[in-house]
Parts: sequence; structure tokens; C-alpha cells
Amino acid sequence: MSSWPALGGPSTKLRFSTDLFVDAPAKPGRDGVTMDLLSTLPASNETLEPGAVLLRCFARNDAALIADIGRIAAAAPFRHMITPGGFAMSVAMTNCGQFGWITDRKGYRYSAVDPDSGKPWPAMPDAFRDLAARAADTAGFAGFAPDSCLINRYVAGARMSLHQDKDEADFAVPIVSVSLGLPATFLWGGAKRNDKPRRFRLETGDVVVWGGPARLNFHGVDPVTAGDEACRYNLTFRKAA
Ligand SMILES: O=C(O)CCC(=O)C(=O)O
Ligand SMILES: [Mn+2]
Repeated sequence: MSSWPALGGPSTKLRFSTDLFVDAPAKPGRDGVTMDLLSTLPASNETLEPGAVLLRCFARNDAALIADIGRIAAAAPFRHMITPGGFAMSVAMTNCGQFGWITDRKGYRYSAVDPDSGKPWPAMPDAFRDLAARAADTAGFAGFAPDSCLINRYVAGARMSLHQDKDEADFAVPIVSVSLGLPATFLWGGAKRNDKPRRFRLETGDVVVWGGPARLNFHGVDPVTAGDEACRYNLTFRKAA
């Protein structure tokens, strides 16, 4: 990723505990008992611009996906990674798949092992892989086979500033981004950092896919607001190598 601004101040001033919500039980989402109305919403596709599509209500199995996140986090706990500039990110992160995205004082990169444990990242669940491939296909990118899934956890106040995803080997391969839990406001910018971003509200089950001419567009997330769920999760599927 490109330059991340200071979010939480120097790492010694980390404000979020790394173990918050790791064991929080998954609440029913759009496919759950308490949200029957939402589960009847039709899926719809919205083109943000050529190469970028918002698939609303695409992931119907959000509660099952959140349960999978819990299992992954039990093996590779969420942590607030440190930017090369020495600041803790407000978003807590973990990964699954062959490669995981990491940042520390040495820079942004992919790693085949979790630096906290020295072990490989947990395997990517088949349900994750299938969802990502179906979403990419629906958006017009057939044959997407991610080798990496970054899992972001946003508690209230956590945000992600405008950035490009550019640590991957091949920008011809698209990105699939799945929203789960609390809603969020997604910032969709342009090819240049100072292009004014448009804002889209993302709800649990919504998926954004971008590739082709939009592959390097700037994007980010406004501070998440507290709500009925403990937090927001985002799954970012990419082909790292
Ligand atoms: O949380 C999101 O919706 C976006 C996450 C993202 O852009 C990233 O992790 O690179
Ligand atoms: Mn990104």
C-alpha cells in the first residue's frame, strides 16, 4: 500500500487492545434470524466506473463467514500493525491464505508466515475462495484465484485513509473486498491521490470488486460508527504473487 498517514500516533500510544472482540460471538446478519427483512433484499450490481463494481447483498452467508473469521483469529490473532513511519494502524488485522499482507518499520509487503508466530497463515476457507471467485466473475473478471485474504477488523472510530493497493505482483488481477458486520462509508477515489472520492455506504454482505482500469484507484474507509454489531470486518482478496 502507499503512504498511510499517522492514525493512532506512535506505537507507544496504541489505543486499541489487540484482543478486543476476537471471541465475540457472531451475530446473525443478513442471513440471520433477526434480520429476515434484510435477507429478502435483492442483490444488485452498481458500476462505480469502468472496472469497479459494487455488488450489494452478494454475500448472503455473512454469519458463517464471521464464524470462519473467529476460527482464523484463534490461530492468528488480530493485531494493530505498525506503519513504516512507526504508527499503529487503528484497524486490527490478520490474514489467511498462502500470503498475508503485513506492515512494520521495514515496510509494506506480503509474507508467507505470520511474523507474530513464525508459522504459516491459516488456510483460506473454501467458502472464502468460492465467494471471491464468484464475485469477481459477476463483476466481469473470470478465473480469479486469490492467494491472500487480509482480514480487517474495525471497531468504532477505526478508519483507513485513502491508499492504493500496490504491493501485489500483477496489477492485471482484480481485488475483491467483502464487508461484514457494522456498516461503513467506503471512499472511492480516482487514479490520483487528490481526486475527490465518492462515498458509498457498505452494509454486511456487500462486495466491491475493482480491476482493469480501476485497479490502482485510491480508496479508504471513514471512521466506523458504533452500532448493533461489535465491529466491522472486511475481507480483502488479492493475488499477491
Ligand atoms: O475495509 C475496507 O473496505 C477496505 C480495506 C482496504 O482497502 C485494504 O485493506 O487495503
Ligand atoms: Mn486497500
